[in-house]
Amino acid sequence: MNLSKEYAAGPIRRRLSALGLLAAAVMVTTSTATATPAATTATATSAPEAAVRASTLGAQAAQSGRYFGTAVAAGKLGDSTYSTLLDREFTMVTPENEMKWDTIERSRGSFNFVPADQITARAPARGQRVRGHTLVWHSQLPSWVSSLTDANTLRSVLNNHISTVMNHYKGKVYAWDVVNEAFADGGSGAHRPSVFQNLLGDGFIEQAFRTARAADPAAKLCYNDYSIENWSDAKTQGVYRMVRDFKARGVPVDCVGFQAHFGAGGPPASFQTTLANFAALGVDVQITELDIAQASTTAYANSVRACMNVARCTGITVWGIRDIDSWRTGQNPLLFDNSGNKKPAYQSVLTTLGGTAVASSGTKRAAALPSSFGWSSGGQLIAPKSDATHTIAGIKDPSVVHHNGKYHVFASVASSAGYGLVYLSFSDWSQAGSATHHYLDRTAIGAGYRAAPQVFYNTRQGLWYLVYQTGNASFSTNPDIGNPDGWSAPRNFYASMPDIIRQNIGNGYWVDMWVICDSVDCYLFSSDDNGHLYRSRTTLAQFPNGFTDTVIALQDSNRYALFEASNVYKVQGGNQYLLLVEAIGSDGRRYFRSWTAGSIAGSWTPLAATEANPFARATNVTFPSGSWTRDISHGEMLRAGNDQTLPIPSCRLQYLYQGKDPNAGGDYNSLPWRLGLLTQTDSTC
Ligand code: 9MR
Repeated sequence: MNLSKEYAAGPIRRRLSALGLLAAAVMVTTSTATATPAATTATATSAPEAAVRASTLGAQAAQSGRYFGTAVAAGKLGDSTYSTLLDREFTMVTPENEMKWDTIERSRGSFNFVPADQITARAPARGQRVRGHTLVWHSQLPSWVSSLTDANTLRSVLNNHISTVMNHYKGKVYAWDVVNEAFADGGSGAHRPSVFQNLLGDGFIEQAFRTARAADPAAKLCYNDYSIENWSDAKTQGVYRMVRDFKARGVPVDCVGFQAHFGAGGPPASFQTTLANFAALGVDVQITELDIAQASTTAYANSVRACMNVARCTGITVWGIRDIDSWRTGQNPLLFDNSGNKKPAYQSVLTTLGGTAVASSGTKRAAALPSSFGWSSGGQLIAPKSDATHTIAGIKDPSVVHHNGKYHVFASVASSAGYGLVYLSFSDWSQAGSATHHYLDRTAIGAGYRAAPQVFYNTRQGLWYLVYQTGNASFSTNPDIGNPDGWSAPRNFYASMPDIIRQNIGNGYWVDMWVICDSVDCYLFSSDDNGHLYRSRTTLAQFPNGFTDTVIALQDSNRYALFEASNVYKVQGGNQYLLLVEAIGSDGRRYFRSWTAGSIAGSWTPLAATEANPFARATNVTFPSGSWTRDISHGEMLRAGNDQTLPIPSCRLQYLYQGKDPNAGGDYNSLPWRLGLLTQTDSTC
């Protein structure tokens, strides 16, 4: 977003008038933005299709926004062959036994976190996240629990176990297997008998998930099971019905784990269909305990490909590192031999994670973005809501995530008096217009110039981040996105404006800060309304501190062709990043141009980047319910996940944007911006 006034400090600077601006835009011919040498030196890559091959499982999986994990035994961490492989190859760890009930609460009320802590404590520094396994399971359950006979006692024991364990690991565990293996084998499709089922009935799973959500609202909550990979199996269908019912009734479930302990033939032919069908319910899916008797290259490739071809399959975990680490003695089911050498299956997995393997019949390659776009826009969804102390002219610059069954929208509110931030949440777009507006100047974020928010969840820290402009690039954090009062006071990313920006900004404004991370680094993008897109870098481990190496990531001699409101996303299911930058067209209207790259550091190749072939412009948007805007301006894509990697699907894109009455004019800050939603109409997948 640009500003007509600088609220951060002293002088009031006037912006070009709308007319002057239009004239200037028409006078300068549109040129293609080019990457500067500075932008291309760091990680020069060729076209997105040929992204640099990574040399480890974790790095290769990260190129498509996924993790690659392993089960870890605390007792083996002292074995240097083991820990070297662990830290080199894997970006997610699951304690193999250390978080199970018989270890963690061997006797009632007495908790032993020591073995699991050995695993969780070392993970963050090694760029690894943790899957918590498992809170409620009929097996490895101490006899003091399995011998309970009173339902009320068991209920409180269950709740206490979940709450105490999740509390201890708050912010340290990315996802929990809340309930493990609750369904029976065979043809019944029903729950298996267990002390939980026998005393509490079918409702124990729902109770466990509700208790878990309350204990750590930021953790992903998974149901995990084996032999649910074949779509037509009664057990698969039973779990599917449960998840569908949970989603329909708002029972908090975020993910389903498919253990994937396969025989020598590997996954059933329908595995990808199963993953896709569960994902379509609105949950992430993950392969959580992969091992395959004799580890054939084909069986492993087929397993990995099934995940790669499903956008919401967010990661794969193998159940151990070397064959000697496996619970399947003598079956050699893993990716490393007893000495820690890579087996042929390792290469096959690495290749398939890169998406280069030829798909077998019946499976589909991960889709890349098309090179032209068409959209349909709904009507005005969200309008400003003034209250006793806020008189608002426009609502702008939305940032949106979907979490716990709700959309959470942050936006700028503008008026002749300046800029502030607002938050609203709703479960359905049809309710967006009636949602309550919470003005964040009433929180620790405080009053004064705050604008252009971007929200995401930092999985390493277990915190939501809100990034925004204040004259500097600033941020606040909050453990609970649903609590508008939970935001911390603003802090700045930079001590002051980086030199390269000061040298290039001319009479522009420093605006629209945007953070995105890969598995190693975080990047901060910003614009100057003067034809430059800047990029700084820090490590994921250091974030939010240490932003440095600011370079010009993209520039254009026509400042209006590369104006502001940049977005960078990871496209799921491939090796593509998408960059959007807002431009002002020759008609004076706002629109978006797009580029792709194989890494966040570029270089950026034009995708749909011209006025004639724009990413999103009034000319490639239809308005079935009335053409209420000619500007397609500052907004955000609906993401496929909320974490710092900013994943988006590769098809059926949706973009929340700001538009306004085409006839409105006058003071820029008083323009009547409203929010609307674009849905891609020309998806090929
Ligand atoms: O790998 C685990 C092994 O060391 C334990 O002895 C066993 C006890 O039941 O559990 C193994 O892990 C299981 C996981 O927790 C749940 N799914 C099946 C796994 C293999 O049995």
